[in-house]
Amino acid sequence: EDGYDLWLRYAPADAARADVISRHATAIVAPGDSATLKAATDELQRAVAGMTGTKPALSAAPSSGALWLATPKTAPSLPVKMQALGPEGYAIRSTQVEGKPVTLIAANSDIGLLHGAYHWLRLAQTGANLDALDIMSAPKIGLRLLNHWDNLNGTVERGYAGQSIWDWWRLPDYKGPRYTDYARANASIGINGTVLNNVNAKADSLTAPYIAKAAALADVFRPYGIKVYLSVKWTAPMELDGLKTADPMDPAVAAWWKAKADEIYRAIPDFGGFLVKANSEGQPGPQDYKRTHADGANMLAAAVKPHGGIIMWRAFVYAHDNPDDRAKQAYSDFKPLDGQFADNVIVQVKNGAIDFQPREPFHPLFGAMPKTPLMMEFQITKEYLGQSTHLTYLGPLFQEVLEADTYAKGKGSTVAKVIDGSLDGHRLTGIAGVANIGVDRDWSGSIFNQADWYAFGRMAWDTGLSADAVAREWAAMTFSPDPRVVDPVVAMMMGSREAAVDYMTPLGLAHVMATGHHYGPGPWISNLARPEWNPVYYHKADAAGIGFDRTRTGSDAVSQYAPPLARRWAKPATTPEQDLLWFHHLPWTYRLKSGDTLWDGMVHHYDRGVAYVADMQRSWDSLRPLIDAERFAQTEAFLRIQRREAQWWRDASIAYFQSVNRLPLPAGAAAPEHDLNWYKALSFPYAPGHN
Ligand code: BDP
Repeated sequence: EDGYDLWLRYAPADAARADVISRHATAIVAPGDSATLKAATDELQRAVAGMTGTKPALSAAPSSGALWLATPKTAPSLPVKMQALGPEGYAIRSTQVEGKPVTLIAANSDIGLLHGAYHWLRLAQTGANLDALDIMSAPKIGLRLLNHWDNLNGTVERGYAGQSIWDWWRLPDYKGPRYTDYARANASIGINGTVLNNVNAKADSLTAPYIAKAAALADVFRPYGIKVYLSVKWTAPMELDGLKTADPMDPAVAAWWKAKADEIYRAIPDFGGFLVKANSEGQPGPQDYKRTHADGANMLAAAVKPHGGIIMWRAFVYAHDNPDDRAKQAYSDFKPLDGQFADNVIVQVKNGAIDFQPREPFHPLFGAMPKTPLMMEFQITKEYLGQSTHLTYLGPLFQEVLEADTYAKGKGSTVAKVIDGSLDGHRLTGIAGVANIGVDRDWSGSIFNQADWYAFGRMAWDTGLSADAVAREWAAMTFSPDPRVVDPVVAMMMGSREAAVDYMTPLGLAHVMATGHHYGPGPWISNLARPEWNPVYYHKADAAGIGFDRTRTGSDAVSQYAPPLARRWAKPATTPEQDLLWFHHLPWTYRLKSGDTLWDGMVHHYDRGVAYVADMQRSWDSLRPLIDAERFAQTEAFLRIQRREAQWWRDASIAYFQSVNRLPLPAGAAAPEHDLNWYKALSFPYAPGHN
């Protein structure tokens, strides 16, 4: 058990459970011969054989206890409201055919059947009742994508699971088995697209050899309902073909992109489209030619439009010559463009206004651009949440953001409703997660990081799922459905993200990590070229107080939110304490709801975070008899690292802030192990994930 099989382990069930599963999968009936249907029946056979020891046969007609996969093409009068299922959804129903009990999996397409098969397998793996099933499921969000920040040289930006799984060198000729397993894993959680290359893109990925490589991957993924997309570099026409400009209004530039799109679609007829990082962190873009983001996006949109492609245009922008609060800049740039984007453009917005911090309020653009489809960008790879070793389950972060109320159209205007299109009536809808996948045997850098990939897919399919429910499924499939395993594992996971917030960035602090690799604490850093790269810019601690004033007396970022929120966040007393220092600069003596001063409260948060990790260690140790040795040992070792590093975060942060405020520690709190200079002197020149 090295984790390679992810949540698709299909380990032998105990005798009673194996009997239940066998009785509900005596045979598989799946008329048709598509590659997708074959993927579904292969998976069902492999899984049932794994769990029960007996591989169910394929049979032509439903027999008693069979799994019956049917579309309106193969079974014209299905007892299901097929319209509600859409192109990707499915129904699972315990029913009878000619008096014989069967489990019907019905869908409008073979892809829907594949998703339905995976759902049934989830039920089988997690110990659910398999009788009297009556399930309908269809995704509310159309594009459910992974974004790989994979470079053509095999490195992965912000990747902590080894090199890229795309073997560009040996593609297109060699398509290793890992690509199929990647597709299976993604299909099993409903992901239907993947952007292969880094948003900091190289033009080379648009050359003929690389298009052929992408096409080879698309061929592997197609049966699993997964489309391929590419990140593009704005100046590709200049770099690849010597054009004099990349001005989107120049007809030669538009013609170049149109020809490039035609070339790609010849190789990949169902190519999804382009993802663009432009005028962001040094990347070129249309603003270099005094054009807007909309001008740029629309020019590309016209190129892919005849083929049914889309443009995902990122809103992650902030400029070095803009003195305004970085948290405000994307809104300032994009809000005025609302209504100007072509109908096959969707603007991709990070969940928060800064950058994938352990906690940020939701991005002010959500709800603020009603005429433009917006898609969510989450980061599954944990750049700021402990990278590969810390156990920090992201389900609660995803849930918190999706449930956040923008008040854009009154109460209940949640971020989920913005991105599923229901708030403003958009048909083009999407959600992306920056992948945490690499060539490590366990794919994600740790067994528990697999849960973040899993949770992203499940919550992208159904934004109403709770982080807790998803963690339960994952733990049952990954370890064992035994409640003696599931309960403590889920309990560990559910508090783990808050623990990271506590030991890294309590009470609304953000971006206090060390330079470049973002590994570990660096709240003292103040020497970087751009002000907004420095932690001191974000926490603004001085002898009197700490925090970023984003109210009217400060940057006034609060006014980018709907009035009820702007009002609530304008005053410390009505601001949730979890966001306190995000919105306010407060004296160290400010009283928290607990009665603690701000400073004492901060120290208590740090301590709570460290204590939580120690609790996780104890819980995990108690699971030793119930978990296989290899996966047990990895988590045990990683928790040891996390315990040590949580302490490091706590001690370094306290040592620094104490050097600024000169306040004593609250009673009972331990002094940092080392002095501030010791923490400042630490260096990590070869930390992973940063190129
Ligand atoms: C930041 C990362 C950087 C990415 C950038 C982005 O540190 O590596 O290129 O976001 O999203 O989080 O473009």
